[in-house]
Amino acid sequence: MVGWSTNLLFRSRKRRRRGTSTKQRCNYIQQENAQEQKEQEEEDDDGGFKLKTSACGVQPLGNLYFSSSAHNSRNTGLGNLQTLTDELVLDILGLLDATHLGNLAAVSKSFYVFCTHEPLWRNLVLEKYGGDFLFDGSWRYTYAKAYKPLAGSLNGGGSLGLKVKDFYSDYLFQSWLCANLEMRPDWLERDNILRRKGISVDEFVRDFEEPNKPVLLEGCLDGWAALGKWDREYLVETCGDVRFAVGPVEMKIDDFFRYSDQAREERPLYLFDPKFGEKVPILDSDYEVPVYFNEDLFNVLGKERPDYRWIIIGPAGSGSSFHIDPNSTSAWNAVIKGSKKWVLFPPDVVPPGVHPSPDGAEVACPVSIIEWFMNFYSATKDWKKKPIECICKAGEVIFVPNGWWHLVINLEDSVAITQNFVSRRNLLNVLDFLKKPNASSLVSGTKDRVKLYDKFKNAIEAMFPGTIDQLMQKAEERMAQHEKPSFWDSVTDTKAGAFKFSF
Ligand SMILES: O=C(O)CCC(=O)C(=O)O
Repeated sequence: MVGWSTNLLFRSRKRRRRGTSTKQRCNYIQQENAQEQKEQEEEDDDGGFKLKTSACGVQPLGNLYFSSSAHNSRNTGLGNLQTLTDELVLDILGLLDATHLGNLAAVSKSFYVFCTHEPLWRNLVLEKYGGDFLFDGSWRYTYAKAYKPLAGSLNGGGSLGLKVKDFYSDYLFQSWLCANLEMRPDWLERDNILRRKGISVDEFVRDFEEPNKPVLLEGCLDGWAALGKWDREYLVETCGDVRFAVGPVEMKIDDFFRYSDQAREERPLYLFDPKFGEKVPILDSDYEVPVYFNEDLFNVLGKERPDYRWIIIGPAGSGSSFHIDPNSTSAWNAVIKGSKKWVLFPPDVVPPGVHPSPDGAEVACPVSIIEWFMNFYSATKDWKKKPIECICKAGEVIFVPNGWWHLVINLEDSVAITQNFVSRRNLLNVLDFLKKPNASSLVSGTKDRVKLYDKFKNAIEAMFPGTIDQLMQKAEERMAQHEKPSFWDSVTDTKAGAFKFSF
């Protein structure tokens, strides 16, 4: 690849998370852009990165050193603000309302680029309209269309409009690149998860749940009505005007699909709703828990149990960045439509580029999943023990053992169901987790974060008397036998942490 891609010198960006003239002049610039776009597409086609759309005007900073003019319009156009980092400029612009942002965009090329940064407009749309918006190609245009007085002053069709020259910024370039890059084939190649079809529950417990190892289970969704039924048409018809949790807002499923059709962003919105079964009971009856995961001890808490199941719908490129599942639970994730790329690291191996806070309450990781692949994936290439990876397709289920770090990216528009559960194999871990001194900042999915430990332990003792003692005794016996787990195979809270339980 030639052009900008040979000079990718940008820094990685981190985000902290808790668990985005006149009409005539525009036409002239668009014609000019069309020619540059054609040239750029020709350049982009020689291997390496593959882009979903054509290039924008912003270039990585490294390209400045190869430019004849050595002029960066990023700086000249920002005036005294040029000394601020790109992140800081965007943070400040994030305090402005749409009118001020729109006006400031007319001040200089540089302000134009910053003020039209799509995540700023995404925030404005979500703040002003919640989930009541009809996405129209870009967030800026969506805002303008919904807010009629501004609509005439913006370029239509979802186009981002002007393209600037001599603008160099790693931050903005990488943001654009991550929104437009397709997953590279070599990021999808590794497939080293164990797969099983038709194993018994005992085999599952012995080979995977006890040793806390991931497995991909084939054929165990064969009886699910959802597999045949849950296409877009069915979901739209069945869910009608019901609103589902999508990031910070709630959206009708039809509006969400409209957004998904057009989304080109670093972190596309993701429909992730824990109450889908109550909201649309027919969805609940279209699937059943695979036999391997029937024991779920959080059931003893009845309605007071933390959130535990979610319908997940998202466009290609959406997904979940690195995290460990809540409350030290294990999980299963069943793909109904589409496919998902998984990367998993065992509990004592923090993935490269991921920085949990010492108490585990916060995780700093790259802004987007694509950014992780671009900047950190190759770090695992030479590791003796590789992360566990796979592509999980429709009809398949992955078991995610407790404590494992995982990242997921949808390779196609996808629909899935996931449930988190507590079985006897991870009961002690969950109790241990709920009892931590900082439980109020760690426990999630419930309002009652502090008392959950007592409630759960008492309910288990009432319903299954002696179980906790038996499990603790078993764990102590194991420790006494000096069962020394090997580095990788034993990276289970269950074994490694067995000696520290005291309830
Ligand atoms: O995006 C996905 O399907 C993965 C969800 C996930 O990792 C989770 O629910 O913990």
